[in-house]
Amino acid sequence: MQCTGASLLIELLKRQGIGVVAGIPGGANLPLYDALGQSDLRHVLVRHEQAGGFLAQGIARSTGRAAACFATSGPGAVNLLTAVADAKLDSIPIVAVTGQVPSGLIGTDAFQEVDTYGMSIPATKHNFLVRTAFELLEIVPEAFRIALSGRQGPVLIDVPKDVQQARLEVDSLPGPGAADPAAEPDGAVLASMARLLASAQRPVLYVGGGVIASGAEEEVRALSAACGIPVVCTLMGLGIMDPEDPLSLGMLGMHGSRATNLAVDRADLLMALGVRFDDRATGSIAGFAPGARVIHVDIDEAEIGKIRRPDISAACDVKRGLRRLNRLIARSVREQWRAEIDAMRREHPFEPPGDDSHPGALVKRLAQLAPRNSIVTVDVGQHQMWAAQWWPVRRTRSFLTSGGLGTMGFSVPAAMGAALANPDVPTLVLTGDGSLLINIQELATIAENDLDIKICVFNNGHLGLVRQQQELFYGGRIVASRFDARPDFAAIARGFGIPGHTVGIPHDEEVLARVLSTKGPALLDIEVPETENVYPMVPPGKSNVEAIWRKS
Ligand SMILES: Cc1ncc(C[n+]2csc(CCOP(=O)(O)OP(=O)(O)O)c2C)c(N)n1
Repeated sequence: MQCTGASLLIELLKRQGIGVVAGIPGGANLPLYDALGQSDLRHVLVRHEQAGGFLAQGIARSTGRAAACFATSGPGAVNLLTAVADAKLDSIPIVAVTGQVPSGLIGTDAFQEVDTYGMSIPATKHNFLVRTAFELLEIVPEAFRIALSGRQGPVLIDVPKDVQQARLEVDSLPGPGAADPAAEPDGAVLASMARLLASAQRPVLYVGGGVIASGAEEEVRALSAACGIPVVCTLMGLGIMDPEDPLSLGMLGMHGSRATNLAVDRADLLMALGVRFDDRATGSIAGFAPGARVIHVDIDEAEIGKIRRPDISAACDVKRGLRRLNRLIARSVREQWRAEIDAMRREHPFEPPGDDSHPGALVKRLAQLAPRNSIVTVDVGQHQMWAAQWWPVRRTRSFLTSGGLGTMGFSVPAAMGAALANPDVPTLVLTGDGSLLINIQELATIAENDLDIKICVFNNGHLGLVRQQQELFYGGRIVASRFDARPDFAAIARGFGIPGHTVGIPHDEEVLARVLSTKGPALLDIEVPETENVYPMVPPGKSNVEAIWRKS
């Protein structure tokens, strides 16, 4: 077949099952866009490259499949990098394709030249600078294989313009790149895990994003039920357990409930599955599960012992490991431990304090009003933590959040990806008035594509989580975290062609219900109290049980 590098690349993406690509064209990737225009691949024109990266993430996070995005050289590539770095920290499989200046100009400070390859090394799992069009036959499937294998992550392919334009004759196309077979656990190690589990009096399962990546939710629930083990999850692990399950203790860590963090504190065995002992989850590591022996199962060997040395570990696929472990375990009810946990929960109930205007109560109300199968994306800040605390995440891949990098601006473009990949599922955005402004230009993309996304702005007139830290840890000196100009978000939404509504305190139930049950995009600018704080909160450097529980 006669083709150009550009048309070959498009064909190879299609063979990978890519149905939608997001991006922005420019001089260095115009051949690619020309080829795309002659194909049936759907393109979504975002209004900022970062949003293209987050859109791809929204597809990948909500479906578990790899997704792709495009950017031109120089500013386009640099704009994209935040979303790529975000995917790296949360192990999300995306493939970013950037245009580069022609090969002969590389290194000359050519117009719109940056060293995308060099800049993306620390932000990607792997990256490529393509030298000939023929190399694409190998590089594209390889990029997807790497993105999907083992611990997943982003891969970047930088393609000089002359490589896109090169004409070539291709005899046959390679098969799509796929994940390598997952690593198998060692039988003897599993047997000793089962023995340790059987002898534990107060075991706790500590589960995170790796469980979701490996699809091991059922195995975790089965282990918990068979052995009467309570489960705590990280922000990335929300949805692994049904929140109604009596053994589900919810999110641990910096903003976890007192009972949840106390259970970990009291544990004599911590079974860590698909987690990396992130500091937001552990607090001061010296004070984390101080009396517990540790079992650690994770696909990434580099995570084993990185923060906490385990007593027994397996660097393997969590699903495979648990499937086999579940056949070896002794069933148990652990009545005494259950009773202790129940007592802790009774003593420290976890409900939003105060009246219905509390943002936690608002989250609960929105969850009741939104369709049960909604996908929720959240931004970064107080509203993110209130959502993590109070939104009932009933299934994995339905609560999308920037966990590791904590990138404000994530929620709206991630919702676009989720909505495109799940057209029959309503998508809800919970964002802050600060975070919304970071990618507000994407309202144009939502309107253009008529995406069924409801944006709920928790408007407190502040960079709330920053204000909270200044109040609690910087002597109450509020610096650069209060907005003196308060935009009219409802009017702005209407300016973009999206229905917009302002909802004051007390929140008008009728408006919320009507907007959430009407198909199509809409924005709700919802007033929340200006100086409400997220509690509990573990002060920097303290252990989880030293959390501040409420305003003193
Ligand atoms: C891109 C980016 N810049 C800065 C920060 C630091 N930061 C974390 S939370 C936060 C405030 C977020 O404010 P808003 O979106 O209004 O949410 P709120 O905390 O008020 O709910 C800031 C500035 C960040 N996480 N991401």
